Amino acid sequence: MRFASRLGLTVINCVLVLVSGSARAAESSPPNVVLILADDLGWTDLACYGSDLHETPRLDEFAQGGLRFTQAYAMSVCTPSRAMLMTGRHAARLGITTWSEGALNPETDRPLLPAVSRPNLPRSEITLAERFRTAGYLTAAIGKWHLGDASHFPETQGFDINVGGNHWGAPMTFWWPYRGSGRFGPEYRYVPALDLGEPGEYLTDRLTDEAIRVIDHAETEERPFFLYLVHYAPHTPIEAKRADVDYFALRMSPFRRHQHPVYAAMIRSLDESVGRVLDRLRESEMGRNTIVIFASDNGGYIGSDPKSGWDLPVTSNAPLRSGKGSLYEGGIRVPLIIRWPGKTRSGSVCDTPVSLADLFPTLTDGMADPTDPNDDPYVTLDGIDLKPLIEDPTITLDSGPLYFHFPHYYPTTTPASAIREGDWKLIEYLEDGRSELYNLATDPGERQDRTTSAPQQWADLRQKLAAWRVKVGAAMPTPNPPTPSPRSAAASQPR
Ligand SMILES: [Ca+2]
Repeated sequence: MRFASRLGLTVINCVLVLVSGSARAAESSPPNVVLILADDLGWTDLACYGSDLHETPRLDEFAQGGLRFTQAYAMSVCTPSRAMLMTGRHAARLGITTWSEGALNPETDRPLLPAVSRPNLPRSEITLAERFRTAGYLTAAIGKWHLGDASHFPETQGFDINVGGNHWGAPMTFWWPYRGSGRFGPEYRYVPALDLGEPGEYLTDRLTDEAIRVIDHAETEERPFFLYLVHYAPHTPIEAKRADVDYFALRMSPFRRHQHPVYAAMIRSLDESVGRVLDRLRESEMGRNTIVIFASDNGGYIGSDPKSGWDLPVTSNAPLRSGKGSLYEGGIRVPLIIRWPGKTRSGSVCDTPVSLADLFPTLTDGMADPTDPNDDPYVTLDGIDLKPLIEDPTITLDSGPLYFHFPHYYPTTTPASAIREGDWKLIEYLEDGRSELYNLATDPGERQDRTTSAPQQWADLRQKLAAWRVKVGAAMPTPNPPTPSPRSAAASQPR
């Protein structure tokens, strides 16, 4: 089993000491953390991960200067991944198994009623931001939040600053003033705290401006900072700058893996954003003491967005199978790149399977405050501390099994759970209990079901998956229509 890191009592709150002492020597200061999350960016969507259309020179350069993970995992949709990232606890343990809007409007016309999923991350959960704030950091969330309603916005979860985050998973539009209704039904959507803009302003650029303002502010205040820069891109609506769309439209070819010029243009803006943040860090002493992490929250979306002007699949995760929503690799495997001064080596690559849940213990190890009544140093984490792997990606880390649980419907899947241990992966479909077994070392595209040729692995993984669901209290779907209990059946008899 994964070695669950528990944060010990040996807390040396050196951060507070350093802040109050105004010491600012980069070597001895606590590192700043910039965590950049893209939305729905697929595993092969960056050039350094194999895209043959998208151009991502700044992210490629960033990967070349740090550590690139080839087998990093998220959950298959937004909210569960973000909840796991923020807490280091598995989404199923948190009771958050689908995105917030889906949790509030479950399907009623399918063979199963989806599991009940929390739309809000409970305030009692300890987040990355709470740990950093306790340690004296300035904490800022810039961009998409999607972890609950107004009483669960970033300000309630340890963030000093929230620009752009609310309960929605996507903006009405990427163009200022970023508001309106119609695309996602009649509700009027907006992106908060971005009022002062001008026509033509693009959301990815504006969030980058806001992120750089946070860095400026932290530098002025001489405070360590945790910047969670959460792009809405390249999630739908698929909208990008005209000149970039024209550029990629000229490069379309049926022989390319990636086909969508507007999506390619969105990714160009995302890449430019990362470049601007890295440039800003490079300009100052602070940058030399800043951990930068780039990741995505789930696999690439393989549906289309006709309003983009191109009725094409938004992306392809090939050679991986399927996409967002699915528990095949295309739905859950994501890019993850880390640059950690003094720890990562330039151009290194790590093939060990890791999870977004691992970032919490990796970044906050030793930061729990046992004197804080709102903190809990003994909270059960599902992630593990990746620092040994970050320092030497060739070591063997006890990093499995990894579990996935999506007891909901999506165009790419019916309700399912999955387990990966070593090279083996089993997916169990919850409508009828059937399962599929794959060896990812020889079959990363999950084409050859090995159930009959590897019965021992099949039995072992099925048993472990079932036991894990019980252990974490994973919510399950139920029959539809519900099976009447004998008492309610009797009560419904005509009298
Ligand atoms: Ca997403």
